[in-house]
Order: sequence, then structure tokens, then C-alpha cells
Amino acid sequence: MQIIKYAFQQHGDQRGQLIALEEWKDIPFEIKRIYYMYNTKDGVRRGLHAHKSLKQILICVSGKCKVLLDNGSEKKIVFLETPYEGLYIDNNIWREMYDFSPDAVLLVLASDVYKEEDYIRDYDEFLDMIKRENNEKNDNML
Ligand code: T46
Repeated sequence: MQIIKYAFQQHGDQRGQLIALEEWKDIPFEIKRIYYMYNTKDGVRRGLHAHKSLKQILICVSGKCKVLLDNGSEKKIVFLETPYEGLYIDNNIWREMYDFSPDAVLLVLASDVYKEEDYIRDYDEFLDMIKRENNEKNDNML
């Protein structure tokens, strides 16, 4: 599984740093929603789901956390610990965010508005969906 991390341009000067993000230019989709999580309690694991079509960029704008990505056959752990890096998460990827530092603020840019029907919250259902999609791809190649 390829991990896609964006290194955003920093507009730094003697006053400090500033990052500006524009859809289609810095972010590979139209940004329809922004949300962020903070004050995450010690030992908490968030996420634990996949999305059928949503694409997102995760930026730890303060503090740090880890993200487990799982495409159904491979798992990778990504460290988010700088405000100038963004982790791209495609659809059909199971994600879990954990080990949040007390000062962590995880900002998320999303390609669509909130739709509960886009979530797959059951891991076995996620694996079934991946199998189905792979079978469809193989059938189309025949
Ligand atoms: C994801 C990871 C990275 C809303 O009302 N609107 C929203 O846009 C969102 C994201 C959440 N909510 C409500 C739904 C729940 O009652 O906020 C509550 C907490 O959401 P959730 O448990 O889904 O949060 P996480 O941290 O498990 O997952 C979130 C996103 O939901 C998800 O899309 O990929 O962050």
C-alpha cells in the first residue's frame, strides 16, 4: 500500500510560520468539509471504520498522533507530528487514529459533507467489500 503524504509549502518569516491550502492545488479534491478533534483522552482509539467514497487529508496541526491504515491485505502505521504534512486517505481504507499527545489537534479536510451511509463500521463487512471490488476488477479484466 502506498502512503501518500503531502509536504505543504511553509510561508515562514521572522514572525513564524503560515500554511495556506487551496483545493485542487494543494489538496487533490474539492474541500466540502473541515473538522478537527482535540482533547482526545489518553488510550483512546478513534476512527475504526472505512469510507465507501470519501477522500480526506489529515493534518496534525498541533501535537502528534499515529494513524493505522489498512487496505484489507496490508496495514501500515503513519506518524503525524508536524503541521506542514498531510496524510491522504483514499476511500476503501480502514483507519484508526491513536496515541494522541495531550496537545494534539487533528484537522481533517474532507471531499464531501457528513454522510453516515458512507461509513463502513464493521471490519468483516469492510473485508467483504474489498473482496467484492477485487473480484469485479478481475472480471472486468477478463
Ligand atoms: C474519519 C476520521 C479520520 C458529525 O456530526 N459531523 C462530522 O462531520 C463528523 C466527522 C462527525 N460528526 C459526529 C458523529 C459522531 O457523533 O461527531 C461524532 C464523532 O464522530 P466519529 O465517531 O465518526 O469520529 P472519528 O474520530 O471516529 O472519525 C472521524 C470521521 O468521522 C471519519 O470520517 O475518517 O475521523
